[in-house]
Amino acid sequence: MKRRSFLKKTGMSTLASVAGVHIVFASNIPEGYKPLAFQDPDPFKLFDLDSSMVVLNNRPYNIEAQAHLLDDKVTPNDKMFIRNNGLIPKEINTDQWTLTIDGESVNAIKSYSLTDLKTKFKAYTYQLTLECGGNGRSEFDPPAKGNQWTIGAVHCARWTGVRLKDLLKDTGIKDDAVYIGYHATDVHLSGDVNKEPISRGVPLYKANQNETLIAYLMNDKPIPLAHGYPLRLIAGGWPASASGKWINRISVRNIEHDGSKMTGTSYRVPKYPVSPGQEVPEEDMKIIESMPVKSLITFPKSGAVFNKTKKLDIRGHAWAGELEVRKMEYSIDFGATWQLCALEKPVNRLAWQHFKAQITFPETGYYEIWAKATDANGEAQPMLVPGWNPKGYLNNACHRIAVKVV
Ligand SMILES: Nc1nc2c(c(=O)[nH]1)N[C@H]1C(S)=C(S)[C@@H](COP(=O)(O)O)O[C@H]1N2
Ligand SMILES: [Mo]
Repeated sequence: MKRRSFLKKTGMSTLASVAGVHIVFASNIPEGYKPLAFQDPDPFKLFDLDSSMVVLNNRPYNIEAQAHLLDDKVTPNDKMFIRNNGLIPKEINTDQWTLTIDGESVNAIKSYSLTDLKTKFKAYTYQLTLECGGNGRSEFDPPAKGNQWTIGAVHCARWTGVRLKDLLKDTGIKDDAVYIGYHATDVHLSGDVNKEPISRGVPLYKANQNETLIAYLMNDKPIPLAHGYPLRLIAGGWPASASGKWINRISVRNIEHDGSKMTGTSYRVPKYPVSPGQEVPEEDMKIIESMPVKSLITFPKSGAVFNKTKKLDIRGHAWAGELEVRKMEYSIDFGATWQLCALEKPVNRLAWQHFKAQITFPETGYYEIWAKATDANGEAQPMLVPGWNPKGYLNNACHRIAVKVV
């Protein structure tokens, strides 16, 4: 009797029975009220995600992959991590969408419709590695605040669009231009429309690289909403925060861009080595540019058990920001000795490179396979978590998986 009156009162019968939860004080719930837990739509359905993706946060949505999910040479949409600083824009009118190029250092402000971009400029396609600056943050000690990414905040999809340098040339920029900053239509978590969740950018030399795109296709289809539909800046090899989603404006600046999360300690690391937990004054922090060398073993999945009579084929990807990866090695004895992997060239600059190796184990038992990449400058991945920093960026420690040989 009591229960029936509750159902009548709130009209929540379906929700309550679907979720199968008991709500204490349910009879106090006002009509039309939805408990918080039911307000967020299921991110797996919303974003069409592989069921093994890991949701770190629902508001804003932050979702990462696992190493074995990243086995494809080109990352498919359902296995791409999603990182949001604010709320995904709700209404997008592609007919009305424009990209405006403005700022102190343009000759005159100019706007382009999506049709302009698609018809008046040559299209380029590149496969580009985007890794969140905070990928690997969960391993820092003392811990750093923010999303506790493990290793899955990296993807390498195919992006198609216009070269930013072609647009800047078409607009006409002044000699004093040094930086570009993006502006987008996502909404600040506070709901305040005057605040931008994030507005970052890159120095002019990076904006003018061939591979820096204003993209409208991802993996040969319109960019999915979560990844920046309808227009996205792509600056491969740099922290993915430089690659603005849902962009409608690029400002050409005569100073280092000072938008949201460009200043203070965001996406910055100390200019000198600091001790774990040390406080670092803001003026001693520098902007992260090219990402460090890193790699992932994507096959087999950690925990694999296999027969000793079989050799084990391992494979994965390696990347090094602006640089190429020159050498890839693996170890099965905790780093005491290293063997070379076969390493492919990138399909284009700033794309990750594939490696493989065939391992013969000396006897049955438990093994760890460690992977180590070395970049074109001779810098290798550290075996343990490198330089602690207040915000937990740039953890490029060697990836390791466990296997059992029986
Ligand atoms: N407009 C906008 N662009 C953005 C962000 C954002 O919150 N808003 N997040 C940035 C960060 S921090 C990362 S790591 C990447 C994530 O890209 P993805 O969600 O397509 O994987 O987008 C970047 N571009
Ligand atoms: Mo990020």
